[in-house]
Amino acid sequence: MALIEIKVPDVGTAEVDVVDVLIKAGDIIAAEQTLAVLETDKASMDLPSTAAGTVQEVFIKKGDKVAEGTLIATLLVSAEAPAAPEIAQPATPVSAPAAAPEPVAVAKAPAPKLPEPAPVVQAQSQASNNGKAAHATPAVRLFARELGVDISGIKTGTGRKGRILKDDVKNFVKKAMTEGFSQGGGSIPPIPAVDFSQFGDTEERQLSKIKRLTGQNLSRVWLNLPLVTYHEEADITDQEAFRVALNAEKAAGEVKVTGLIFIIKALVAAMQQFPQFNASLSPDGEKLILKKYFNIGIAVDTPNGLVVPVLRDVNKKGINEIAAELAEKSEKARLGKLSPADMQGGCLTISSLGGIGGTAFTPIVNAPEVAILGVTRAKMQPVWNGKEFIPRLMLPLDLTYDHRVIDGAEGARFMAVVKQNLSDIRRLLL
Ligand code: CAO
Repeated sequence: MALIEIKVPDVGTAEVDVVDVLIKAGDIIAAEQTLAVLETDKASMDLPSTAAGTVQEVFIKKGDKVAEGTLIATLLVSAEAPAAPEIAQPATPVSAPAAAPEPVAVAKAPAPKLPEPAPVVQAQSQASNNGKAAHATPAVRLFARELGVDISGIKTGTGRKGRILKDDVKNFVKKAMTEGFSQGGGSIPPIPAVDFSQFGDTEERQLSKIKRLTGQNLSRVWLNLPLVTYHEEADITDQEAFRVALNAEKAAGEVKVTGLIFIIKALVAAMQQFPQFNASLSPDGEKLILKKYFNIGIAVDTPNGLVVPVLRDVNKKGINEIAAELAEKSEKARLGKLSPADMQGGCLTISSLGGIGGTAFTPIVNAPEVAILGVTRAKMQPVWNGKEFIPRLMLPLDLTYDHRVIDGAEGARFMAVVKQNLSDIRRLLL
């Protein structure tokens, strides 16, 4: 057996605070085990042991100030144990303690040069604690990681200067388990609060109830569903010519048909061919509940936020009837007069931004539906027909689906049918 001294290595600064001592005389410790935690103004660092052994005496306590060379502890190590990897300073012989179980050779034990302590990783962004990084030692961070806790979710610790201790992590887990996922999703790190007034003038505006509820629902979907978005383009040149002609026949005041009505019909025809798109996953994820009715939700932009009125049994209705119903429901939506029943029972949703613009986006599924179709603005494009480029009106489509229910190939095949239906609306008669 040999007795070695462990001293503070070069910590890059004159003096550091001892914020935690993790060993006591008699402890059996492993190599690399943290002996103490030191802290400068900028960082915390763990002081690891370079050898395994039994702690004989500890020379520092919490609150001490130490510097390079300060004796931390003496360690009784096995004589066969490999020497400390690097010798930094000449050894100082120490006497064997009287209580040692066997005669201890007074070792010319080298004061081991400790590996360069790893500073605590400080978040550079305002990722937590109102712009301050979470304050914790690497050992506590490791402990938190092992429990799956994002340490930035713990606002302040009970340690000195708000340092997060192991007990704070344990309490955080206990609290999360008691409260469930109601507060910001349990172990999901919350978005930090930032005081924007430090950057300039600000004003607070209350979110509408619709916006708050939509936000909760979208977050729930985002966290629960593996979403994939597939992009497609349909040639709607012929459909558009028909639509324009149809609207020209209408008397003044009659509801005009927009391209969206054809999209609704094309989508429903594809759903009839692919029943898994007109379905919902059972809550236990074991079964698919197939629906025999075809109700389409339409996302409508209103001054108070997004609402989704549902058009019922669209498979049984004609173009003009659907156009009239959409006009009525979107007007009701904008006036805030939709009843809950108007917004229930949807099978798939369409989110059309085509009246505004865009080339593509990734809509979020309105779960428990399994897919949503996004639409952006159609535009004339040169399309190669094998001999020459011809101008065609191309409509961008984005299908986001729940990958637990829809495979990538199914999504692509489904969209190929939607595209065909839109390019040649005679197919809707089949
Ligand atoms: N490409 C080119 N032009 C388009 C188009 C497209 N994809 N979609 C609509 N248009 C045109 C229409 O033909 C119409 O042209 P005219 O004024 O010449 O008749 C104009 O844009 C306005 O259409 P519209 O938006 O009023 O009608 P619509 O049937 O296409 O859509 C509705 C109805 C209720 C879906 C829409 O008004 C709306 O609220 N859209 C926003 C939905 C939304 O916010 N989605 C986001 C959800 S995710 O946050």
